[in-house]
Amino acid sequence: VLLKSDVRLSKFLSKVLRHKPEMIGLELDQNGWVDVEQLLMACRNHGVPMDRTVLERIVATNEKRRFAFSEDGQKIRANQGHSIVVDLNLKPVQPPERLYHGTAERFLHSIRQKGLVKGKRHHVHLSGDPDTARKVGSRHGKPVILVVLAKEMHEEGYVFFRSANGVWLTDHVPVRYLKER
Ligand code: HQG
Repeated sequence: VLLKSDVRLSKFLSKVLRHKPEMIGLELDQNGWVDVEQLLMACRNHGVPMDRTVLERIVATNEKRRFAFSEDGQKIRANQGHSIVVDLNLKPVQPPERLYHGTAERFLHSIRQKGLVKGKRHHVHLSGDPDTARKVGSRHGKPVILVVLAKEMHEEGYVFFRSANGVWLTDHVPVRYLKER
């Protein structure tokens, strides 16, 4: 069962583990990890009490698998979506023929000129299927799904990564590899 309070805590964790660890006095290591006990204590000290059981439930039930524990369970990090610099040690992988990017109609004008740019995130985020892309785009307004000619990009030297939770990532998608459906 997904508790409403869990969603709230998950959003809070995204903020801390991707964007603003200093908000609760934390620092991530260079690979984005933070000690679980330190995290729980910092959350408690900043009015967001959470114990290990709740944290484990949030990690396990998160619909996008946004977070991961280290193998020994001592550390936790966000799987993707950071705006602060961390090295997730992602390995380049071969993408499928097509990937999808969900955006909002109001961004199309600029995307037609510059292609897809990563903004303040580490990478441009791409989806493996159009349904997921539509959901991503809806967050910003009236959704538009763009097709990315990923295989062709890859053949021409562009590097793709896949995060632990299945999000496709690349540095930039030039206009010539984008198709409006
Ligand atoms: C747009 C969520 C103007 C881009 C999702 C997007 C994803 C441009 C917005 C993850 C542009 C950036 C990331 C250009 C791109 N001109 N706008 N040249 N190029 N854009 O939120 O991809 O729930 O930083 O289309 O599921 O929407 O957080 O990126 O609309 O995986 O786990 O600029 O966030 O995951 O917005 O979403 P975002 P995104 P979580």
